[in-house]
Amino acid sequence: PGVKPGTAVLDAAQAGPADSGITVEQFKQDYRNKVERMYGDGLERVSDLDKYNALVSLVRDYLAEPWLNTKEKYRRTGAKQVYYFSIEFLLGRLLGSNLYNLGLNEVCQQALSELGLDLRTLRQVEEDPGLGNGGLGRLAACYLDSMASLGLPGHGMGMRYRYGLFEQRIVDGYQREYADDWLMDGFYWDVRKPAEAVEVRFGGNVRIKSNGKTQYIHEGYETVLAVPYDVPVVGYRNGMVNTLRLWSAEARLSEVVCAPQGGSDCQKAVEYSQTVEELSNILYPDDSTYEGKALRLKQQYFLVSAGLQSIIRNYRENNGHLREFPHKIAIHINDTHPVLCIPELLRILLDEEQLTWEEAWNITVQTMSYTNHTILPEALETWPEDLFRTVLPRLYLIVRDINEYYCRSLWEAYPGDWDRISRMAIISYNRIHMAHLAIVGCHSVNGVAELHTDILKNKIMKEFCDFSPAKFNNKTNGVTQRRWVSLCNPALAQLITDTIGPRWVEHPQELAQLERHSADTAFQHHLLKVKLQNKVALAKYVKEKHGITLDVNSIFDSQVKRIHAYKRQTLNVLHIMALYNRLKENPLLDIEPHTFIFGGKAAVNYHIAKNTIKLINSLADLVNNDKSIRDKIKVVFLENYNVSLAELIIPATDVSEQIPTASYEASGTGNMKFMMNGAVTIGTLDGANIEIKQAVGEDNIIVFGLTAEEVLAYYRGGGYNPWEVYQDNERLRQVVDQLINGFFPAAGDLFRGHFDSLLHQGDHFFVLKDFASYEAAHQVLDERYKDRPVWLKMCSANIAHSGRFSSDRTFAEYATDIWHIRPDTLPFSASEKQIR
Ligand code: 475
Repeated sequence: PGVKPGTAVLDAAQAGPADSGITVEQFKQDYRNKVERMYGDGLERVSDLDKYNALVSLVRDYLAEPWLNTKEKYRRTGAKQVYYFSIEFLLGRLLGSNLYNLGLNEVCQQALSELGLDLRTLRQVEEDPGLGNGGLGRLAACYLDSMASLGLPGHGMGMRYRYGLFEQRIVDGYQREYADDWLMDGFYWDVRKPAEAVEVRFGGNVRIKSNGKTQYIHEGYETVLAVPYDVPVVGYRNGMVNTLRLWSAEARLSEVVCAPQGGSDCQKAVEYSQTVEELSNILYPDDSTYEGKALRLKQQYFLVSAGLQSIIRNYRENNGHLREFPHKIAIHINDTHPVLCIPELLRILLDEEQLTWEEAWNITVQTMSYTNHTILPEALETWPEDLFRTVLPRLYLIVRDINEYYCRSLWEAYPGDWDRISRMAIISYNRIHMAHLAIVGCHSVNGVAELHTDILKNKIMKEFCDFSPAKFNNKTNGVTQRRWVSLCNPALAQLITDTIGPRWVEHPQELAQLERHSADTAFQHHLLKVKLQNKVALAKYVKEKHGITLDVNSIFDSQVKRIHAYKRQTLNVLHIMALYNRLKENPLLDIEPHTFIFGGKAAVNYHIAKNTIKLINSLADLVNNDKSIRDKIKVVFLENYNVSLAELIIPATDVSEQIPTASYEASGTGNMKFMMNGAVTIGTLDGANIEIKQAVGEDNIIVFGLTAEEVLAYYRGGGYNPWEVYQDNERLRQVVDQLINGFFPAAGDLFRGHFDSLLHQGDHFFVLKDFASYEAAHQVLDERYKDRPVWLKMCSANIAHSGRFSSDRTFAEYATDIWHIRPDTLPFSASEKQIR
């Protein structure tokens, strides 16, 4: 009764854990059999790693059928497929999320517990695959979850790096980097597909043959074999499994003959295989040297060429002429790293399909779309023309043609305006501008929060926007509530479900119903209990790992993200120093006890950021060992911040520090995860913080500092004078001086760089300028916290209004506005869950 047409698939899936049809008994039996078959030994005698591997293998068996059915269904219905190309996917551990999305979590938990095992322990055996640096890579992973859960035929294309982002260890307060050997014990989620390997060509030269029609013949190139590994991406209880295809570089040694008379050729062959495999060895190799740059460019082409070849091969098996390509395929480019998709698709259409330039160009533009994730100038990629020509000679010619074709249209629009044309060209001053190529070759260009998109349209990409305004649009980021609430904070998820029912997991907008309960004493009481429980769990981890005892009744105030000058960990540090000074002056000072939590990695050669880590740890040493302040404040730097650690810190946090210099943080996504878990944001009006403020209302967020407009106005006027601020604010002067005056006993001149950047180099990130308002904001925060019912109401409001920061919402927008996917063509979800 009441079932709407077409909802059958979903409703059956919503029936609960039983929808997998697997009972606890069955699970136990399957699991025992699996262990015995894999290890030839009984469950009682194998290691935790073996138990974990067997469990993964079993879950993979369970998802094999839906995976196969999904592919079959796509073939049958001919649904338009989206491919999300990204050089990074920061997946996090998969066992928990796959069990959860399959609807097998409870069954598995129960079965294991009856076998005397603990699912949580086995989940922790899993390596956290660090195939990304930060925000951009984690966003890509959230999107995979949302695409599958929304019933969208959307897949990932990425790299299977042999070593992920380095493992960070703190030695004597300093960051030390260790190789992340995540594949050492094997990775059981992916399936190697050697039969679907493709060849990618580098170097050589292009011979132009002209008999009537010009032909481009690529010769003398080197071949690298690209082997795909497919990772299943499970949708939330909808029977759908998409694919993340990760590419690995291999050499075909069987083709190299080992000389019978000696080992030297074999030696060469092995050396050769090493240089080939270097391509997919490490994430984001050092690009400060020429060799490093060439490697990164090769990596990008490797992903693009392998990915496109496999898409086209698959397309050909199921479709007709490539003219229909844009109706069947959408390719999304995650920042400029995969932008070579544009010339590579053109190459295939021109050289292999013999289409005309106009046809090939139209198909390409209609297929491609691009997201920009940062306006930091150092992240806007350009390549030296000669490097590009050497590594990718055929693509170079194509990019030159695109540039010419495009500059001609610029010339028609702006006759005689050479300056503008050279600013907008793809190739200028012997460099190839990847963002320009992306804008020209895509039908859609989007920013990741309203402010960020405005800055792109009115500043960074203004001339491009004037030329083709219809391309530009905003898609505010989102995060998946399934990983970032259900999985990492099961107690909160339960409270929400008990209060408003379970639909929020698929319809996050329904979290708004919590608003009605936000002042309810019983609800508040539970919320407090959940938070405390999570703080106890984090405190336990900190005690075990770092030997530091945390006061779980203190305010947990967290800033976890990459260490970067614009993110202003330094501002946080200066504020803590000032608070410490006040406590030293007046030990009876009435402040709420605070635990300041930091985490994050600094790029290997980013010296000042690495020193910021040392600064935080020096402060922690000082504060945590000072008996006179009676544990009123604690500072901890948690080593090796990654997805798994975030899952522990975020649910335990009361205060979310989102304090970048306004205009720099394109969006931020940590801010969204914290709010979903009921933390209150202290933040600048930057990126998505602005939209968070709109969503929760100004009473439920604490904002401070210069606005983006003010920051940009200062830059236009040549900056500001930090000395004035320094002279006028005694408390600030004291902490700035303490960076270099022996306050940190063993530091010597270590923090002189910080001191100089604040005072002698113009304080580019407005740390001193925003200090007073940051301090005042913290005072407001403490007052609110003292009034617990008021505080808990703020926390609830944050959870209640976090629905619009779900990646489900974001992806529904991408699907309709950018990929033009019609909801009625979706093979899976035909319910109200569908895209609106
Ligand atoms: C923004 N990474 C966040 C997030 O949109 C935003 C750059 C060059 C090479 C490798 N990685 C990068 C980024 O630019 C990045 O992570 N940007 C971040 O993207 C998702 O929320 O504000 O800084």
